[in-house]
Amino acid sequence: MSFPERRAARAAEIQTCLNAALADGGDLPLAQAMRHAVSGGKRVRGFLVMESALLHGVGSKCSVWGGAAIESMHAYSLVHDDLPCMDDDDLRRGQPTVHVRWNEATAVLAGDALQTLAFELLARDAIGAPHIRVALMASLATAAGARGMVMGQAQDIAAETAGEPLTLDQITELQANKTGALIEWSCLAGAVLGGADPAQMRHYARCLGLAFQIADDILDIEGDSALAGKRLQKDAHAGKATFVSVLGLDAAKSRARDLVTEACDALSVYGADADCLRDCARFVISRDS
Ligand code: GRG
Repeated sequence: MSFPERRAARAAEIQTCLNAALADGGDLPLAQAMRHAVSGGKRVRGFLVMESALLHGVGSKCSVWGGAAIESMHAYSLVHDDLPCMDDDDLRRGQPTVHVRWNEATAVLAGDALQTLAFELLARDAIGAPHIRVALMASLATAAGARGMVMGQAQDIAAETAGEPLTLDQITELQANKTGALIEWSCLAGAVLGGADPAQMRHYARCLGLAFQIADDILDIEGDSALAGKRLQKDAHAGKATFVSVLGLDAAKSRARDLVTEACDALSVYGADADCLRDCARFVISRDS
């Protein structure tokens, strides 16, 4: 199976799982908004969970719950990130954002409920033994919370009001929290599911997370809004310090390529079994959305 076919297959498995989890609630605005928020997207994080699980001998019947959990957590972060008090976006995945389609209160509540749904999914028996489920829940809480993604968002907001533009080291730290923490959790989750040492995946995960964000900054400058499904060039208009504004476009591209090479090399212990994760790293810097 080619990488695009494999990613589509994983995305379909994850969507089936999320559809089942969100089948209750009927036509209530909250339920509709949650289903809207988990639709579409590249499913990179869910793909990483399922493929890193397979690399550690764990099949999709089990890992799909982890893939659905991280996509639910990610969807919450996007719904809240799009709110007027955050990034104030009206377009996401080619669709109106949740607060535009419904209203702000519904968007806040849908985000809250998607966040708790992530933990509910990780509690399912199908995931594995209780100690594995607890390890996944605890590590996701850390990755998503005030020492991870939410911290990154807070650092980003603080930077907007600070007089000085951020340095490269500060941008790297902020993005490791804001974007990197969930990507790292996704890569390590497969090892946890397989009862292996998650440290083996950490270097790949960190290089991938950073490459992902550099690619996002490049896309913000060079991308096509119709293909990306979201408004672009927002950071440049806001005068925000990004990898591109600090490094320049060419150096940013070169750094992203180097990080992908480093990520691929970091999987050498797994040999050709990890080729699918190497393809994913290459995809992350070549995507148009
Ligand atoms: C708690 C009110 C409140 C807000 C928190 C958690 C949060 C807001 C923001 C998190 C940070 C965030 C949304 C980072 C964005 C990272 C990013 C590049 C998202 C886009 O990911 P893709 O490209 O999207 O994988 P798709 O649509 O493909 O899933």
